[in-house]
Amino acid sequence: MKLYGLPGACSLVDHIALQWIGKPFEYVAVGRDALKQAPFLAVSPMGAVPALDDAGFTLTQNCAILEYLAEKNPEAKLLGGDSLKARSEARRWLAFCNSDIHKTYSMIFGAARLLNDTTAQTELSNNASQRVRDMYAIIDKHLAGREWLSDGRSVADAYLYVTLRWASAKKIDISDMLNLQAHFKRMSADPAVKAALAAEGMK
Ligand SMILES: N[C@@H](CCC(=O)N[C@@H](CS)C(=O)NCC(=O)O)C(=O)O
Repeated sequence: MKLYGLPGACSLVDHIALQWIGKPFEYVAVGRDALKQAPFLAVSPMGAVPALDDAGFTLTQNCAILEYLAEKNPEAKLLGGDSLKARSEARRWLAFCNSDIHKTYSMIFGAARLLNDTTAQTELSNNASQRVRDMYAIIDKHLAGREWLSDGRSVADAYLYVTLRWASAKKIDISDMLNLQAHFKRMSADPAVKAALAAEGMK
């Protein structure tokens, strides 16, 4: 099993999931330049991470990879529990992190790719940051009185954690969202999270 990633990017979610599974895998750090070059484009046509190679079966798109890992390793309970309700809740928050939160961060990280005018770039980035805050407020409310997004720890928690690292990098202030802060601390203390960060050369 081989995971292609960029340090600290959304591929860190899959890296954490592989650490939770605890079976041997290889982490391949793809350089920024290599992303859009032929060898990696053959693996991931969008030139984006994450990409997974499982004995020659290649898969892209974060949710597909995470679901693949979860289905292949049911004992790791990557979808927050055994019940249909728990698994559906995990999928709900996974979708929210991938399709809503991450997508909005793409406007912050990629403002210069989307707009030529620098004033418009700043406006887009500021408005997207506010939108991200609104989405975090929904999660903060959901986390009241609970440790994880679903019944038990799931890949959705790993996705939320990775986006919260971006919030700190982009100075999106969520200091008033105490349930989110507690979730971040809980994840930061997880040995699998520490191991994935160390392997990516991150703190
Ligand atoms: N829809 C894709 C998005 C993946 C994505 O945006 N990956 C980012 C890292 S977080 C990336 O590789 N960006 C490099 C680029 O697009 O140039 C997925 O869910 O896997």
